[in-house]
Amino acid sequence: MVLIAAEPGDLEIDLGKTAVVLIDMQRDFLELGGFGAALGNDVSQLAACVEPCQRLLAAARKAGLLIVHTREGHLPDLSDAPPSKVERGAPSLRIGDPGPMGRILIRGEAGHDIIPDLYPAADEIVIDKPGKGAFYNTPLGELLKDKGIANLLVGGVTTEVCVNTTIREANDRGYRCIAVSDCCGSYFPDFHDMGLAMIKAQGGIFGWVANSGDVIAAIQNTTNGSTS
Ligand code: C5J
Repeated sequence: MVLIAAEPGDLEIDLGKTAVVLIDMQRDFLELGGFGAALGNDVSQLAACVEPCQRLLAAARKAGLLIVHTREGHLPDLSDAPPSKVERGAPSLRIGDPGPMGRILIRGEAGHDIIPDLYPAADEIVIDKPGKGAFYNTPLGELLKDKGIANLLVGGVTTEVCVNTTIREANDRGYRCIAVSDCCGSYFPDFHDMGLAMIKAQGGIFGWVANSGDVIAAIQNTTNGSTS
């Protein structure tokens, strides 16, 4: 068991029942020419969360935690993409359109892949998800149940969309979720702050928030043999 300094209160968790979940750290969201940029967003806003995610991944790998990466995207024939999603708004490129990194948000295309700095190791799980939440229409729930996971350390992009949706889904399924604040990023700093504030409000209405320094310190204490 380790105690993680978190808000709205410290949380004691069994690291043997804990997974790191990194949400949608894909070129389509973080790089120019992808889905995020096509929506008119300033993708440079997401860069700050990459290095904390690298440190969290390194600590989790060393401690042998289960690591899950997710990717938002769709089948090439768009059969899993609701028209209400494809037709929405006025992006410069829509889902499925050809862009500089291949077809926007389509599985198998370069833009759909995870950024090189956070590339999954061969033994890590990659979940392809058609929606904003990582549980909807994916095998994630069964997989976590099979592995006996009870707690999730969640980072990724964007804080208020896919990170928030996934934590809400996980909370309803009984997982204790800690959003790792500096491992999350948004195109909108205010939405990032509010996305985290909503999670921990009202006594932790659907989770906890902690920074990567405190989470990594807890993981490393265990790796070094201490359980405090
Ligand atoms: C969005 C995501 N923002 N991964 N996806 O459309 O948050």
